[in-house]
Amino acid sequence: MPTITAFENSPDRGRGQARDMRVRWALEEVGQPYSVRLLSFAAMKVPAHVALHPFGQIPTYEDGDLALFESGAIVLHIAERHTRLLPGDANARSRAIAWMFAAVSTMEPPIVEFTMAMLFERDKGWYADRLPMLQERVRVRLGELSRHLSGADWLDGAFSAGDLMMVTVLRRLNTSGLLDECPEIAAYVARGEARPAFKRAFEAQLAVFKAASNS
Ligand code: GTB
Repeated sequence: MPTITAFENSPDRGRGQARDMRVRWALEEVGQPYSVRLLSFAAMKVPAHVALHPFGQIPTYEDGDLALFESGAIVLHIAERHTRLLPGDANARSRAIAWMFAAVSTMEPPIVEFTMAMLFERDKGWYADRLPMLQERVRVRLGELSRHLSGADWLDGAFSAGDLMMVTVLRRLNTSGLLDECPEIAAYVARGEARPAFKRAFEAQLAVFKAASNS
């Protein structure tokens, strides 16, 4: 059974925003049981964990003699070893993988920059000047994604690891107000969140947060 790592006490307070969520979701989609090793911020920086994750972060994935870091690489590994997250057709499979990369390299950077500014820069003198630019960069990408979807349920045919990655990236905007401006993207995220595997993964990470809060 693979073991993944996750926050012992997630700063997202159980909202499923940390990147173990996408790994949990992928494992639930393919029906692969897994165990979780919970880590404090300090425990992520000790040599034993840095040997698994060079940047001292979560998530990691260990299965037998394989150890992986980077949520995208972990989800791809899971998707490649099971049948449900990548299409059988070679071209469609490559396109699904392209969407995984689009999620982490085209969508995620402006979304993270915008949400980090909202969290950590509110008291800075430059915040009011910078925010509209950061919002606009995200809006442009949401508009482009919405145009691509144009009525489809998923990015390229059936639900794939590309959608799984994209939905987890977009969820970071849940409380920003930007998804409300883009009903098609909001509906796409809601479709992802409505999947039974997503719900199981969400409940599992929420249980960790609740246990930490009660201890
Ligand atoms: N590119 C890597 C991946 O995709 O796996 C990024 C991994 C990463 O950023 N991990 C974060 C981490 O370990 C947790 S997810 N941080 C601890 C550290 O660097 O010391 C990022 C995250 C954290 C908190 C929230 N939140 O509170 O909403 C959201 C996302």
